[in-house]
Amino acid sequence: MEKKLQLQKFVVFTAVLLFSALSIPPAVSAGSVQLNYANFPPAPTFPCVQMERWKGEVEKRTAGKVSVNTFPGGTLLDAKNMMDGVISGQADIGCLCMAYQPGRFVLTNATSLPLGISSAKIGSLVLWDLYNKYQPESFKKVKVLTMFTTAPANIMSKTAVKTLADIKGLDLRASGGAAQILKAWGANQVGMPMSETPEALQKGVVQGLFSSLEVMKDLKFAEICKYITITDTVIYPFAVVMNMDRWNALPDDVKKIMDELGPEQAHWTGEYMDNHVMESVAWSRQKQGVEIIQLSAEEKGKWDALLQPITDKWIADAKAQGFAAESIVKDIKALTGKYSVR
Ligand code: 3IO
Repeated sequence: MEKKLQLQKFVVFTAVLLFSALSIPPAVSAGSVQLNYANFPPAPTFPCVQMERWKGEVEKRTAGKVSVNTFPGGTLLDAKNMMDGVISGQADIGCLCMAYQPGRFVLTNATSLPLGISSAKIGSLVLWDLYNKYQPESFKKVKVLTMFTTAPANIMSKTAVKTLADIKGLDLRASGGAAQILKAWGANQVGMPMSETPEALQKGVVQGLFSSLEVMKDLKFAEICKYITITDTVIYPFAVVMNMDRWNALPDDVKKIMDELGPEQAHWTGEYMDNHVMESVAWSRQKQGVEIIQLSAEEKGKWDALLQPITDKWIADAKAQGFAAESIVKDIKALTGKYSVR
């Protein structure tokens, strides 16, 4: 009796074990590749929206062979560690804003000179072409999956900025090329990544920021910044980079799919950004009572005049570092012209 019960128990135990072993999916399903994709700002912002779009396209086009795990909000890598974190393999893929390390991405940051890029779509196409033409040294340790830019930067502030006197000494946040422009206008420029800006605005460390206007809605800045001053000056360039060993280990068909997605993603993100800026501005006016300030022609003339030395200075500095600075600027202008005619 005792023995029979033991035998029964054994059989049940074995059956349960076998059954559970069979129902667990094998660790590696048909050629599955798992990739971790790090991003620095919160999920509703455009770098994360484009990340989810890329994930969706890759998973669809590889028919599930590749799955992408996304990490928004700096949960895997934060803004300033993005490039080195991907190089060292802490994340397989990372999205970075070049303005946060201006000295590191000299060539591609030339797109944030005041050269008249008027939309994110144009900026993204110009940046992608520029990168491919010059293949800068700064990206040699990674595989570049795509690049894109923001829409042109404008001033979002707690107080109205209508003249150079209003901006003088005002604590405004910006990074990289945009920071140089704020300085030229006399603002007290404060540098920090976008991911740190909500807290800085809340605490009163800054009185506003200089960036593309979709953040008024996505990061709810319209609740704090009741004024927008239209300057439409510079864009911020971004890159999505992948760890080189992880890239080299990918099957050829997957590499091909990702390579084809590079320019397509630049284009998609640019268009998404431009449309989303319009939505954000409409929402800010209608739901948040934000005032949009257009500089008078006379005032705008004064603002523009202050920006003239910036490109010359960049050329001199970049040349001293061995870059073909004049032809880079010439190419950006020519590409901007090419993509600006529709
Ligand atoms: C940006 C960065 C993260 C999330 C949304 C954003 N919109 C514009 C930017 C550009 C930027 O990096 C910055 O610091 O202004």
